[in-house]
Amino acid sequence: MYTETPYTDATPLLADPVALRAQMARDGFLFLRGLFTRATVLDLRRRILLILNKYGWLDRNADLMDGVVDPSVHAMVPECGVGVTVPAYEDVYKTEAFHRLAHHPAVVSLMAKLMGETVLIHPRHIARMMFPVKSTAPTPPHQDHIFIQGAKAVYTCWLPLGDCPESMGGLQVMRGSHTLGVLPVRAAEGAGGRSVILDGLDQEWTRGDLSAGDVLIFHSLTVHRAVPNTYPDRVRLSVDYRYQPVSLPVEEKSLLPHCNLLPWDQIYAGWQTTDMQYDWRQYPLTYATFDDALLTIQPG
Ligand SMILES: O=C(O)CCC(=O)C(=O)O
Repeated sequence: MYTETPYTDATPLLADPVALRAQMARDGFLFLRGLFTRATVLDLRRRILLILNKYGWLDRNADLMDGVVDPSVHAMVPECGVGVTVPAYEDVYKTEAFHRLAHHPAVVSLMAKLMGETVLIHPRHIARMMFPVKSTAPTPPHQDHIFIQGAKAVYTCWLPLGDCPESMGGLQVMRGSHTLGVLPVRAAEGAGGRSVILDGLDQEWTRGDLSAGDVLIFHSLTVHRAVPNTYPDRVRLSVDYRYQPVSLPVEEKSLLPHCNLLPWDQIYAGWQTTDMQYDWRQYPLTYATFDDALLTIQPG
């Protein structure tokens, strides 16, 4: 059976960690309205839009914050499933505010409630600048675990950097899918290049419009997918931040910059603060090795 339901706000559960954990255990995700202030999220939006503008991909006659696309973007060749070229992504990665949001007490304290222990913040954050261009297919249905590996109890915090009606390329989550184990995958267009095989399974997709400050939190086995950005001329900006209990094994690539970008010392070079730098080194971590077999593509 295939059904669709709207997101319902889990904010009241923040005062009740037992209920918060119970909802995550049942559904595999939480939707929280206004976890961050609008101003915090829009500040990062503005910084990223300034970078896109520097590369000439935004309409300079429009309001920067609207993220209106310049037609030249159709000639750009995006890399790493993030919607822009590596040099532009490096500029985003050097932006301290992009990392600062992942360390925001609102999300770290939520993760601590979920995990009941100290939270390891994976530094391998992801930003996506999804232009409405042919070369950028929406992210297919997938489980993060096969890409992240290490512990299964890794949680993603996904949020749009700005108001994001679903039709601007929102994210949908399949309720309860974290209980299905690691699902096989077939080849697909879009980030990751793989889609989980859902044939014959009951699917309940939760969906809705998100505003700046709203977040989705989901388990690494929870199936989720992006829908197409149908705005002809607007870029969809979003970030993915990942967290796990510090006591569980981590796969070492989770401690490297996404997409093998610059080494950390070059990323940190222009920062005003040092407290987030090499944050993970304060913990006695244990490590898991990456299992390539989880990425195996089934024929057909
Ligand atoms: O933002 C997107 O398009 C996809 C995000 C996502 O699914 C992920 O990074 O796991």
